[in-house]
Amino acid sequence: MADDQTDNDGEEIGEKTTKHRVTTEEAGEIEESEALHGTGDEAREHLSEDSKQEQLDEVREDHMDEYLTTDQGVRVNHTDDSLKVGERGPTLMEDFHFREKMTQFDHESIPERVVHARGTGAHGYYQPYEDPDLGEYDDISELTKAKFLTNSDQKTPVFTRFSTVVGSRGSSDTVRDVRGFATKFYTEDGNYDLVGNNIPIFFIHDAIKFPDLIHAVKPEPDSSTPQAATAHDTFWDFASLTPEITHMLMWVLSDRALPRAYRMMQGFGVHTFRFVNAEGETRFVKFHWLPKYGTHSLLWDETTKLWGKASDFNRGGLYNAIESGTYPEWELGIQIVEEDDADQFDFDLLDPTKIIPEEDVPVRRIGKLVLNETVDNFFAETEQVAFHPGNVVPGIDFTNDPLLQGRLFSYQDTQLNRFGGANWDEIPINRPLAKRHNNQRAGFMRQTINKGKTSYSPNSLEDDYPREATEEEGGYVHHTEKIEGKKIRDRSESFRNHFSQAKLFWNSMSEPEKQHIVDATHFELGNVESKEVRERVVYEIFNNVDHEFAVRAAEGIGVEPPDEPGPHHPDHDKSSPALSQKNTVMDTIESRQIAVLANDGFDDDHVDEVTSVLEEQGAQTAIVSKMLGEKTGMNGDVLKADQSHVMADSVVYDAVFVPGGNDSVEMMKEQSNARHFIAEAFKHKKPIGALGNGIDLLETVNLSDTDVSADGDGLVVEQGVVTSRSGDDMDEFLDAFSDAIAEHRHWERNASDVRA
Ligand code: HDE
Repeated sequence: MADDQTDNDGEEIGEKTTKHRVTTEEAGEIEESEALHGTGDEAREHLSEDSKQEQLDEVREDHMDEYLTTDQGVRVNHTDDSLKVGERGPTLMEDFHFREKMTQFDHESIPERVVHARGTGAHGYYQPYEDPDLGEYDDISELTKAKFLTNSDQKTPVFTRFSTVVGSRGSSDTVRDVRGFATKFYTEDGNYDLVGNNIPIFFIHDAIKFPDLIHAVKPEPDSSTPQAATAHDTFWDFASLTPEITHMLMWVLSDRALPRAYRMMQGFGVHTFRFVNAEGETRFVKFHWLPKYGTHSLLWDETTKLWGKASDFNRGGLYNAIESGTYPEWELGIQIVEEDDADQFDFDLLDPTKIIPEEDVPVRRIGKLVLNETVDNFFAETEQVAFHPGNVVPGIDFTNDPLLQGRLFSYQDTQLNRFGGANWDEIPINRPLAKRHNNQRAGFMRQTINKGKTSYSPNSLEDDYPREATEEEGGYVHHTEKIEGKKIRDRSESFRNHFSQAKLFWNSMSEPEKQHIVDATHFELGNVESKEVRERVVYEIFNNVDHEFAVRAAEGIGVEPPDEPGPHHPDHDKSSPALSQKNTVMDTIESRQIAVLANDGFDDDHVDEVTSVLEEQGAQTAIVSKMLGEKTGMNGDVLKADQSHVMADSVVYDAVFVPGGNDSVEMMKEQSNARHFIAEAFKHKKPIGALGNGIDLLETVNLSDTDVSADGDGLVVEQGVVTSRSGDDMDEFLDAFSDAIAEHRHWERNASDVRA
């Protein structure tokens, strides 16, 4: 409909329309009335990093120093007993306080999201790079007219929500799953939602398959098990019959599905979108979020223990990082493809099961996202935030990716279910900072009081206000695309290559990463009762990716390994280094959690020096002891234990440090929990540091039976175990320990003989 409506001068050009439109003769009047009504750009100038917080301040409420009241504002003088006839008699209907309190409670819950129910969110800002040294800066105004992406003077407020997909609202954080990464930008031109995931592709081609996929992966309808897991018959049955899922299976079986923290995972817009510049030229774009702290993962063994010890591990991690001032940060990256180059790939850009390898189209870093403010109220903000990929602003447009097209319907629709009405956009967390005026004025829970007589367009009684904006005035104009075709229910031939990029992914993995994928198949398919399904997955999916992979998978799940590669297996040895986590950022220890095992009699100097240096570098340390309470060092320093062994295992930490101190170490040598702590950290290939006779605790896990030796008086660094018995070379020790922590895991370590 766009073309024939208005041109840039706002002149009346469409003959078909009967609407009263703004003509050039009326321009003078409009200028005058804009000044009165504020529709001009001057009304948008005041947006800053704090704008959203200021808007939310208007509805924030603090109950300190206030009386308890009813919802009607009547002060309550007794809330612990209901109004009765006599002390032992029935409750009276007239007890308005009881009725209101109970009714509110009965209606406290809203439906959880049908997918992505479990999540957590935070506020922050996005800012385009102003300094080329901060990133591979280009002035991208030639690519897009989206102001929030091009005006480097402006910090645009954002709200980001991370989530798992499958589990219900109370499920564990560390399950094997895709993670949602949805960001709402409160831009001067209206809200823009980038509703992405931490995996750059998806399971299916077409939105019409989404209900099938989700029904297959959710708990099975008869037993309602398992919760938050793909390891069951219906998911793998569906997968075995849906070859387009293959590439995504490789990602979901990999460590990507077990992120160490939300701040340590990538994000992707997944679909190919379209950038539109001021001249109306368009290009294809893929969005990437690149985490400052690198892309790191948990080990499967850790995740299962975290389900019990810290089921809010990722939620708590985000909250604590922000509260401690270690703000999670990502760079926004874009891959641009000129329209004319769209056919140069051996896949279709509209196919959401494909990546554009970064080696073919490099990722340009154009700005950063910083999350620096936790929510005040989880329900009001995180639960009620409502994303929609259809929320776009001028400069960003859609493509015909059939998955994206279907999402454009689903998100609006699902919010109606969650909120029970259409006015969810008025809830403070969803309300844009850009002014809103339209003729939608009613519905459940309407908050705004619209003045005036007219709520229709065109109108002459109120000068056709609120009036349409021309493109130059910021009106959103859809990209004009010529489409011709037959109405068909079919799929493009160009979508039919299911295995090539799955093989690219497999080829790109380091050996430990490959082993984790194989281990994951053993757990996932091991839990599938139907042998037929297990066989179909191995023979028709895995064996068409890579023969060696199929054999290794088959061996663990009671399926006869295939003799030869599958008929569709791609015969290429291409790899993409960007896909391996081995090549991620490993030069910072910022935001890492380090356990310090200490009891009464610890070496004060060791603890003081190591914790202060690690914290200066942005890590956080925690004293873990047998019991909570104060611990006194050998020189009289007093520390408070942050955690006891009963509360926290090594799985909660990234690294462990054991200071010297005779009494402290001797006590731990006798404690199975302390020995277990070291053994498990060792098994999980985590960095371990020890000074003085702290090394003796390491010896209890039989380091000598492994390839690692802590022998020697001075600094010994072996496979991420950093020790110094003399402790004289403190600076070198700290450098080496810090490097080992930055590396995150020490894959070269053979921990198989260590029993944790
Ligand atoms: Fe979603 N998705 N999705 N999805 N999705 C929802 O919307 C849907 C898809 C994603 O933190 C729902 O508000 C369909 C891809 C995130 O609130 C629902 C299809 C990607 C979130 C929905 C997809 C996503 C959702 C449920 C296939 C990555 C959480 C609640 C066509 C690019 C947002 C809601 C939050 C949530 C539908 C596929 C990301 C039902 C139909 C691909 C991050 O509308």
